[in-house]
Amino acid sequence: MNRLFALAVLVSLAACAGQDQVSRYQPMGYLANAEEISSKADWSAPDVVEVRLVNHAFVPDELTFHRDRPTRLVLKNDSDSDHGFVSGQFLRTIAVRQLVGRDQTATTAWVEKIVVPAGETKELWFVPARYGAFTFECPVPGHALLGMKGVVNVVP
Ligand SMILES: [Cu+2]
Repeated sequence: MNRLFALAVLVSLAACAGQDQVSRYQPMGYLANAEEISSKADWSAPDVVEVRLVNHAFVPDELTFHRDRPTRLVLKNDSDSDHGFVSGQFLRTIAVRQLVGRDQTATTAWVEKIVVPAGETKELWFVPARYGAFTFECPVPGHALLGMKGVVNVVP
């Protein structure tokens, strides 16, 4: 394979954060009763947790959520590059109500990846449904290696 071509592919991958991955159908391994949990929850006074996405870190990088409590996770990208949030383990254990972006809101029970473009904010409305400690990271290639990762704790 042409080495220059390989390099060009790598560079373009590194610049691309892709798009949110939300699903109307239950992805494998995700919470089966997510729609039921999120629709029964009381959204009038949710816990609000704000995280800043900078180059290249989450601030703070340790998050605590309370099981069964409606929660709004505010992902604020203050930087000049795209970032995001993925956690294969954690996102399987929550019941999502919606993913709110600047231009659109996705009403969905399951979210596999969140992308937050430069300068924008996204909010994930969800109910944590399982206890545990989970890792999360930025899905942009290379960012986790630069330190853009963290830990989620779901506690009583
Ligand atoms: Cu990033």
